[in-house]
Amino acid sequence: MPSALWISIPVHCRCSWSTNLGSVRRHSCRLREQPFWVDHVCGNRVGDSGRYPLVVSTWPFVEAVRAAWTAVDHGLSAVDAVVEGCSACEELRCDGTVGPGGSPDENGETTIDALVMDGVMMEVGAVAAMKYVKDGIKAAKLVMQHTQHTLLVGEPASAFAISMGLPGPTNLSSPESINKWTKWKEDLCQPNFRKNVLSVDSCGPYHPKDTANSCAQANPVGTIESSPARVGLHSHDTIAMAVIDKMGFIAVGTSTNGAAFKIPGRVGDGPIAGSSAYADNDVGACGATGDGDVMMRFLPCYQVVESMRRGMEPKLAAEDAILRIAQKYPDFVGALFAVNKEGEHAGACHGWTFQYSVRSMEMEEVEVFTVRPSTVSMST
Ligand code: SD4
Repeated sequence: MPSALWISIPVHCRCSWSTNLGSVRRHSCRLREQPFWVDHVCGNRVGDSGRYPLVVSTWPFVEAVRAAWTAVDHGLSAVDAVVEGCSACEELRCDGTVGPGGSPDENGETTIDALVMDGVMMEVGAVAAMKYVKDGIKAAKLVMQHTQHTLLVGEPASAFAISMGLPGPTNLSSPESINKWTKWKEDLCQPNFRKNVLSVDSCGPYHPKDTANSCAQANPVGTIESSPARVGLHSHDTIAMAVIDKMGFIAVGTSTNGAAFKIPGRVGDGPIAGSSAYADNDVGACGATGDGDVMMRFLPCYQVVESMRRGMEPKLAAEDAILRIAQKYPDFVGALFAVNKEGEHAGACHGWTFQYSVRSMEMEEVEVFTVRPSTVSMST
């Protein structure tokens, strides 16, 4: 076969194509990073609907959306554009809660949770509680593309990322994160994520309340109840991004330091597919931000995509998923965006006002949409 007739698709080719961008035909091929016969792969209707590409992200992370847009507009795949966009946020340390130097944990260390998901092959790569590598989303992509696993955690996740070529080991602390942690210590480690515990000193060590009688007696100085920490009320913690590329292929990604002052070892919703983000090329995508400890119990992004599959509009699907959580956790703080394969997008939130950013073919620039909190109606 003459080589001139082959194209090399450096990112994984999905072996599916959109004939009218409304219905995706999927082929059985699972080859990756291989040259493909162009007629077989793509058909010839790439991007001709005018609906794609499209980039959606949580919060006014405008630079991140621009970076993803530039990538996808230049023909990069949805997965690569997501990586470009989330990487931009990591480099910019968006809101001081993404990338290196952001929110510290109880020990003053900054860690990274990140995920990437390819909505065509339903492949996922993720890292959690990663300490020594600053490039969270790139590490997630390495997991997706070079392992059969879905999620690597902790120090081995860093070791894997470094072994696969990412820079490190890197100290992820910054003067800002150290200052934040020092102030928290001065405030007697309040608020924090402990519950039902007693502590001889408000910063621990902590003991379960039920069995703490002996501890309390051992230290009559007293015990201090922890005040509960709330994720993200004053900071925006997670970038969750969805991209539909010129082929109509959908990918999502996330990157975050997780909750500030989390208990070391805590993994939030950021690297959990279906919770912080989800994509299915047949349907659309979703991205989330907020109290991951609660949200990951509901897999809200999976819920959104499944609701859209059954015909719900993005707005209703997002509100439904948010309110399902709020019915069980009335104080819950969180938000979602939903985008269907037609490029229609919407957001829903609870406990705070949410903003999400979009760049589409119709827009000259990134636009930021504001969403007011939904409330659980009395009848539900
Ligand atoms: C987490 N969902 O780790 C993240 C934090 C966040 O807005 O998005 N806050 O729980």
